Amino acid sequence: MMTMKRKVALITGITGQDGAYLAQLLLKKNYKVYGTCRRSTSEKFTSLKHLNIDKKISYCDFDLLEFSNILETIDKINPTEIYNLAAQSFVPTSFNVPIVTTDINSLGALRILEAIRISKKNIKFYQASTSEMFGKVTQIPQTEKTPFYPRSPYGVAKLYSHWITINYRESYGIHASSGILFNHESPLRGREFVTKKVTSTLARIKKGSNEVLEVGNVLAKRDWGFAGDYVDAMYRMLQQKNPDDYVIATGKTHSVKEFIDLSLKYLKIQYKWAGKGLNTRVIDINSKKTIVSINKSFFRPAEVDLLIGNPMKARRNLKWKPRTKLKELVKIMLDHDLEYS
Ligand code: NDP
Ligand code: GDR
Repeated sequence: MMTMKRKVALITGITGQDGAYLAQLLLKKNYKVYGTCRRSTSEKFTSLKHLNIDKKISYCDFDLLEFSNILETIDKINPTEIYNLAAQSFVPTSFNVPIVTTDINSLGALRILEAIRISKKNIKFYQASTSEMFGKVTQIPQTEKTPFYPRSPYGVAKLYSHWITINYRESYGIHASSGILFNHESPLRGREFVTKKVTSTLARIKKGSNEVLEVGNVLAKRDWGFAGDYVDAMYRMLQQKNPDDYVIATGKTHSVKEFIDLSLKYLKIQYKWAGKGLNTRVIDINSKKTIVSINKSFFRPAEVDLLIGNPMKARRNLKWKPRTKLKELVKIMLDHDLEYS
């Protein structure tokens, strides 16, 4: 009887939102999963613990800023697939620490690709690219062929890693794919991102907290999907005969304001919007209190106003489609936050 060799995945950024869901998926598919981890003084495994998979993963001491540990890790664990999810992923921070962001987000991918090339091993590579590369969009909706126009050091850095992935594929025949993923959220989303900030704060307000949800540009529009659906697209890309680039999105767009509306409605808070511009706010009709207000400090030096992706290529080639609608996503996040926030 033929026995299939167990696949080995190396996930960089396993402590992040996508790392946790991808590890869960690959464990279900009987992969041996290694996750990279930077030393830290605080607890990092909350998401992996939440999914009850923290003990099923082997961890490697690893920083994308260091080349030797990447080479050594590849040499030691012999991965069949590497998913490069690690990044400085918060757009506003990229304006404050642009050089470090670029080192991690651009050169980090290059370091892995160089290590794969030098190792001469047959390793498939996934690069976590982003709709932020479209930035000030030149086409609606955005596809794999839409020209890029990034609007932050984060977006510019990710554009480099996108192109270097393509370049290593074309130059050295490496099975390297780039997933251009639009925003995807979940209960495991970092608290600084707008969806999680909205759901966690409004859940606490619903439970009696006196705080006010302070946000920035509520007119910005995003194509929001569920992270659990999106990691499946990453996996599918690496199972293809040929590597390629794919837009992963829902094909629908909503403003931050609409996301707040959906959350308030799910929480059954009676509310009204009042004021204009920086004075825009949400008032709780029963308590007469302001529960949402605008804070200028959350605006960005350059904004991405509108994103909406066309995932047809992924649908056709990967047989992938998004399963979770925004209303359902809001419910999943709020149910979680009502319990844990
Ligand atoms: P998170 O911010 O939740 O996770 C980022 C991960 O990267 C963390 O595990 C972090 O580790 C790790 N990391 C950061 N810097 C380094 C470094 N120098 N060396 C090694 N590891 C590092 O991101 P998401 O899970 O949301 O996103 C995953 C990837 O997908 C990112 O590359 C992101 O840019 C990209 N992306 C995300 C989208 C989204 O909507 N979520 C959309 C499109 C792309 P630590 O715990 O040590 O900080
Ligand atoms: P984004 O996500 O920048 O799209 O990057 P984020 O949730 O931070 O912002 C989305 C939009 O909401 C507006 N906004 C606010 N954003 C935050 N964080 N906090 C606020 O208070 C607030 N108020 C309004 C923003 O201006 C923006 O327009 C995410 C990250 O996961 C990236 O790593 C990833 O590449 C992209 O999604 C696709």
